Amino acid sequence: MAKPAVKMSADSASMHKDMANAIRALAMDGVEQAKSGHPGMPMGMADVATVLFTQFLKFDASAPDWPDRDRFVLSAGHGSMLLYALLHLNGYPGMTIDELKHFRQLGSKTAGHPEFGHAPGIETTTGPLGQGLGNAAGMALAERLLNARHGDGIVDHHTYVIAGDGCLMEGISQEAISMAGHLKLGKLIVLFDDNSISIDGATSLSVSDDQVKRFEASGWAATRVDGHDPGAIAGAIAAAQSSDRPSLIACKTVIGYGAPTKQGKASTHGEPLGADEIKGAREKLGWAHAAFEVPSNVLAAWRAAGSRGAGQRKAWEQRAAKLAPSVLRDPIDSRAAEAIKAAVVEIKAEFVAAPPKLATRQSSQKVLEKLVPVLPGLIGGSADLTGSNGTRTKHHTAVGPSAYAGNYVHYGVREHGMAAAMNGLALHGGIVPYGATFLVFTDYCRPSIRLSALMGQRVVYVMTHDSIGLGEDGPTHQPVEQLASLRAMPNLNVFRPADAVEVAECWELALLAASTPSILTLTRQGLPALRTAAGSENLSARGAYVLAEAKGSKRDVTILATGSEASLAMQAREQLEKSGVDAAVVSMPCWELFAAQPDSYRKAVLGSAPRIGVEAAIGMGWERWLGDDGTFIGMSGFGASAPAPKLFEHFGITAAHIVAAARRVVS
Ligand SMILES: Cc1ncc(C[n+]2csc(CCOP(=O)(O)OP(=O)(O)O)c2C)c(N)n1
Repeated sequence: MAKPAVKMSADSASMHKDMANAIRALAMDGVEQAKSGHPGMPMGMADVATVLFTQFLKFDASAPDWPDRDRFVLSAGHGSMLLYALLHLNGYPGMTIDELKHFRQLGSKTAGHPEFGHAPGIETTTGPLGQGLGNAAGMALAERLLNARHGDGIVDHHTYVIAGDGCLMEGISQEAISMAGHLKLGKLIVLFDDNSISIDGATSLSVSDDQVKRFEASGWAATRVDGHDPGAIAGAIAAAQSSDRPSLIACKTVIGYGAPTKQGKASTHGEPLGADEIKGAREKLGWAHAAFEVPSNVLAAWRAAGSRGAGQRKAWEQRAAKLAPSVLRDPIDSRAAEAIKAAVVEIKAEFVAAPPKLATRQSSQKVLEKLVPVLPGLIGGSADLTGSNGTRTKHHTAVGPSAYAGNYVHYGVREHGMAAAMNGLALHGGIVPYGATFLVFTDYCRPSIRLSALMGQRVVYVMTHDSIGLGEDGPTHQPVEQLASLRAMPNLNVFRPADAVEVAECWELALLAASTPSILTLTRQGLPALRTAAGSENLSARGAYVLAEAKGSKRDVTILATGSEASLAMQAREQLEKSGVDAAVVSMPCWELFAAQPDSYRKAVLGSAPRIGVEAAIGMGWERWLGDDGTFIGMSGFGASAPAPKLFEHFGITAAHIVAAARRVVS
């Protein structure tokens, strides 16, 4: 449906043109100087971005972390010069013209794609197409959740996204759109750079979706505008702001707008325009200024836009004065950290008093029963496996369309969308998200897990059914290579607890890791209690520890194990003992934390006796702990469909096999 255009005076139309051209020129110049980058998208979307930032976006460039600011997400992250130009022009701290001149250089704030943490105003890391849209759905959900808790005076802002054809072609976009439409996230507004060009050429080569109809089918308000008509853009954004549904504005633009011979062509997408084309563009656009030069009147107009929210921000600060600063930023402050530790000590004592034979997914649920009441910022969820994952407790109520007081999100069968949304929830501030599926389906959300790690976000992935122990559902559902592949990812803690006490300890570690995401890999099958005493010390914090020392004066063999295989190692130790072989068992719930320990600690734990590693997964990576002479007992291929005990027998992951291997290495 058409929206009424907003009329502009001749003066303001001319200033709009200059302000948009400032973005275009900086984008051309930055890419030219770097000899690489993407000028086309910033030049095409300059009008839309100018209207958004000068008339609609609620922000104060001098206070980029104001919790009630509108969020702006550049999902089409290759157009990073658009964001950097906007941050510079609006006067965000540190985004100097020099930074723009050092676009894509080592140590600059202006990386090839926007990177969270490099500069204030970069709300999320984008570049992998579609992720920003998924993050934005999470941010918009965070806004509603916090609004339900604190009211309109404290939390009331929009989330704007610029997404390109590429973002909308990615599968993740469907999950994000569908989720946002279902949840009626009316404050989410997507500005689609509808330029019909991607890298290979015209988008007609590969796609013929009617995006407006597609969004409408998922419950969005959707419209089309001329993306170079500021009045039409303003009219559409104004209408979107008052919609109770999320909004798509398909902005028809010309990629590389202003480039005399290249505009409208794929050649402007991802390479410098070249000196002649830039000269021609300056003439065509009427921009008679040198490279990186913004005339003072244009810069002043931009700076005025960047500071126009200051009054609103100050008024908000007065209203929010009574609120603890952590509530809308990092909910795990020192008080919450103490509460988590106390809850974990309490549940460990309960586990020790009545040792449970529980699957670790069930122990996890028991731990959550204690944690949820002490952590109001904790928002749980599952991708349609709630009962299997054990993620919902009696303290949870569901979040739903226009019902945001709840604390549990039914993400639906949308693992990728869930993970991207959790990044958005965490980035927004005020929320610590956890979400669940089967471990094997980390592959369905791995790109977002990678971004949690790259951005250093506290996101907890609860990944159950963590091995062939899943049983009858068979090899499609049995992870074998996932542990190794996740352990290869930097800044990700992969936990595989061995019993209920370790589960509690690992939850504590995951929640207290402020800038590292965690994966809790948990069993489907029941496991015996191994830790029969537990005090306030968190033994899992060192990543690995001696669960049972050799009974004799020295170790004959050291058995290293994680998760469900730690109990097999303990059984083997007993059997070996009877035949005079002294074995120690080392539990290794988190390799990453163990690797970070001092060498002396690692050496003491690993010992100098021959080593056997046991894990119901492929062995890649175990050589790190076992050395050249170690023995690995685990998987070497895919699993099979059968009851779990039969599978452990079939694949030779049993106490008897450990015993046999130990006898071989000590003889
Ligand atoms: C997941 C992912 N796949 C591929 C790429 C590489 N890539 C970057 S931009 C792009 C084309 C995007 O087209 P569009 O969104 O239309 O951008 P425009 O050409 O309008 O700038 C591709 C394939 C990427 N960044 N992320």
